[in-house]
Amino acid sequence: MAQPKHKGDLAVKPQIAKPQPPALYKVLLLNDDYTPMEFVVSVIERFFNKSREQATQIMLKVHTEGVGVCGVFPQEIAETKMHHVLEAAREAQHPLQCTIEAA
Ligand code: TYC
Repeated sequence: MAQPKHKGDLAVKPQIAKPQPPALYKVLLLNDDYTPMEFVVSVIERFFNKSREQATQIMLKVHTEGVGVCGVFPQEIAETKMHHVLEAAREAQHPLQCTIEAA
């Protein structure tokens, strides 16, 4: 431990923050009644580097439970992936929704 700094007569601990690991965020897909299952599977494969089998499992979880996790990433990466999913959905004119949530 470094020497305490003195402020007036009070010894205070050095105010040095330890480096923190990056905060992690889940990227979630939400179910809807219109987006084709095949489109959802292809999005999960493409943006989350999942196999067709893994992507199908995630899609079916979202379809049956309403929401599912595609992956967990540092905040900026999670936000970028969410934007890529939303852009692909908008281009294809599907209402697929994607959001992020603190892990
Ligand atoms: N519920 C959709 C259907 O029956 C499929 C679907 C799955 C849509 C996952 C969105 O995030 C989703 N065609």
